[in-house]
Amino acid sequence: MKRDLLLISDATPRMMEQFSETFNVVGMDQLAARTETIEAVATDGHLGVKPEILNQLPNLKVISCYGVGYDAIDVTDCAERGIPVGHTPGVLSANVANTAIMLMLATCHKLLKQDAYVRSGDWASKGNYPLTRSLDEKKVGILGLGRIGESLASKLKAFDCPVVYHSRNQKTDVDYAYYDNLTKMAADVDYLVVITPGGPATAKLVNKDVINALGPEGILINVSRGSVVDEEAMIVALQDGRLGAAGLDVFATEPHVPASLRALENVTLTPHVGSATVETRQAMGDLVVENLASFFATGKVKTSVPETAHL
Ligand code: NAP
Ligand code: 8YV
Repeated sequence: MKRDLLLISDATPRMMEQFSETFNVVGMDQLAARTETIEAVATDGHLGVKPEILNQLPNLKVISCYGVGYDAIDVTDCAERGIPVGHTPGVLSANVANTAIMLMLATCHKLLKQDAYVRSGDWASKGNYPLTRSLDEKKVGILGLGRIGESLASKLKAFDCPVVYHSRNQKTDVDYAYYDNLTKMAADVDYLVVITPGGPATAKLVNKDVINALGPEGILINVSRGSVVDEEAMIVALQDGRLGAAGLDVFATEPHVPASLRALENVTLTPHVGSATVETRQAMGDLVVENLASFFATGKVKTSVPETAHL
């Protein structure tokens, strides 16, 4: 007999096909009638599993998250309930690093303004576009040198960018210079790339002081979570020139982006697409399915979040 799987987020056709082989897939519209029989949940990094849903599922045994970030799931609560949570580390790192580099290049070369310059006919009427700044050899500070941060650092070698980093712990297996103080690092770099997890521990880590330290020539790139940057402080700094420019894939209240941010010319904005390619989403989807299969075959998910790894 197939078990009931509650699907909270979207899933690709390939995921749906794989889910259907072993589960009855229950949509959120059917939740009320199936609360007693749901044994597994599939969700994503945005929607997570809200406590009011968790509280309705007395027989829930496992959660599988389509994303590496799991700040939308209360994993401490899950650990207390004995529910392992799987996520998708590693398989998306290269793609998110590419997104960061895309935002760095688009921001320093003013890609969107140049594109508009050609489309509007301004090139013919006004002449050549003003010179922009190069990424080559610029100093990059990575906030959060984890799986994605390390992939980014390695890709930045192709641009001859010196890389430094800040995190809570200094790494012993890398040569990049470590800063134990984020504001000091921001003052020393051309680019600050934010790639920590979200959640309370990192909320507004990039505050007014960090933004001021990055300065009028500095470029802020955020591919982590909107919560890690003080969005209001960032917008004011971008408006009054205390911060040079920003490339942002994530926002404080997605999918809503403040009109004041959307109006700025010195920002490049993408709609949280760090991992959103066919190849990477396929690898993530396969891991979501594998985590569920592994749990029901062995009692363990393949790639658990650290907080439930002991279960
Ligand atoms: P990871 O391997 O766990 O790396 C996280 C890094 O952040 C570690 O170096 C960690 O080092 C550092 N960190 C954690 N808390 C910190 C704090 N309070 N202050 C300073 N540094 C801190 O995770 P990952 O796989 O690289 O993923 C990182 C995040 O990227 C995810 O959690 C998710 O939010 C985001 N993400 C976004 C997208 C997108 O589409 N834009 C896609 C995938 C992931 P220490 O523990 O030493 O501090
Ligand atoms: C996804 C992400 O967009 O992995 C993450 O943490 O933010 C992204 O890969 C998200 O999980 C929704 O699918």
